[in-house]
Amino acid sequence: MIQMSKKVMLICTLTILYLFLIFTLQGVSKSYHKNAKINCDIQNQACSQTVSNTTVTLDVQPKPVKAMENLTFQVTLNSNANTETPFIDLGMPGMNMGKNQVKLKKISPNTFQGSGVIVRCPSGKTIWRAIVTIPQTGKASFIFDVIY
Ligand SMILES: [Cu+2]
Repeated sequence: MIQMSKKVMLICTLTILYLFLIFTLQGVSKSYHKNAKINCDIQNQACSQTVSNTTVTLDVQPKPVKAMENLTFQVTLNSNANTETPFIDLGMPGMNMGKNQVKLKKISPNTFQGSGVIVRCPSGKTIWRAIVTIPQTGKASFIFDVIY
């Protein structure tokens, strides 16, 4: 009898632990999605962010910004861009989409341009992230919606 109730208790404990784990993971996933909130209305305008006193502006053309199309990425810095050339890493928040780097070229003292392609995610999700790295300054992370 005592053996039996120990087993029951063990099962109960494991069930509670299991439920606890599921709720915790759901919480993590929810807060993750909060972090992956869109912060850039790329379909309608260029987006700006400040990284250690430098304003980084990203624009993608043509609009609407679609997957599987040749896109022009433009990065503009507000201050003396006496930096090495910035570059962009494209990816999806919380998903490994492989390396997809856009190399930029200087087209004027503070403006850099390059072309790249955003692929279509098999999951159907349309939220993408462009991390703009400005060497010696920092990174800006733009999260936006792409049209499939
Ligand atoms: Cu994906």
